[in-house]
Amino acid sequence: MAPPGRIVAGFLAPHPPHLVYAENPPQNEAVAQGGWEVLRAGYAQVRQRLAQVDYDTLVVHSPHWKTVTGHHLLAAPHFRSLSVDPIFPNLFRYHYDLSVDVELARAIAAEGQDAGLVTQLMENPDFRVDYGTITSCHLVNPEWDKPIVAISSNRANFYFSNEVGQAEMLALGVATRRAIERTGRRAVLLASNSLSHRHFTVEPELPEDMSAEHPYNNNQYQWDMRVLELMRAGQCRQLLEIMPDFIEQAVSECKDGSLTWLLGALGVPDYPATVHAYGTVIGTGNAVVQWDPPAAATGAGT
Ligand code: 2X7
Ligand code: FE2
Repeated sequence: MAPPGRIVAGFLAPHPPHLVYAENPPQNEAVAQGGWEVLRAGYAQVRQRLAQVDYDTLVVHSPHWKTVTGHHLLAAPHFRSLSVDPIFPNLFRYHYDLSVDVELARAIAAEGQDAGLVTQLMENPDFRVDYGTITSCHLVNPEWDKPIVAISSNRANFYFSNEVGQAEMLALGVATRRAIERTGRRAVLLASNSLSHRHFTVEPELPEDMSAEHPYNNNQYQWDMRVLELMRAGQCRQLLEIMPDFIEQAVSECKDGSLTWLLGALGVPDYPATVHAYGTVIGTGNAVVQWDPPAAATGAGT
């Protein structure tokens, strides 16, 4: 019998398209002189770590696939097109060609439904994949040699409240973990959101001019540091307690639910995370963070 599946690692893996732009991969049309080196070094460390890990699938939850009714999942075997960031078309015009772990996507949708969530499969191969999914997956695995499962960001935080949204995302995380276990996958999870999210409204003439890059303000920065401290200390239950305030006071992209989904899937970690990097992008706070769940731990806290 195949061994039961498990989450082999979970990452906070933010998606500013600037980070792909700065790497100059062949898939992106725009050309950069570099920039945002600290965050990119953090991602390089992640790639090195993952080169030592045996895994089947990347499962990503992205703030930029926004769905009003339920949680949607890519569920056609292949998606290929051009993704253009609507805010930064000068930086991100990315030709993607990706495959999907359809069996796992279906299993997550089914587990979600069993838990009382509304889920929906996106089976149209011409659907345009969002830039958050593409950026996070590219930075972790630029070879695209693993299938992905991409999950949309349901609007419960926006239409109801942060507390309702948080309950919804934790339940989606548990459903994701159950599906991974049931299908025997060794999965790596990516929560694609930034932390503090106030951003400058004017771009420097040269977007990668690092003399213009800094936190939007000290309040935003201090919030991010507090959140990272809790992650490092293994205090994710406490992090969930302050999450609604963090979302409101730092205008955090955590409002889109990706990090909460990840914490739910990991059983709300009480073990320390590794912070690979922190840096700002157009003033927003971004951290690359890794959780290595002990083999038996993912069911613990939920
Ligand atoms: O989507 C984003 C983001 N979350 C942060 C910074 C810059 C651009 O795009
Ligand atoms: Fe974003």
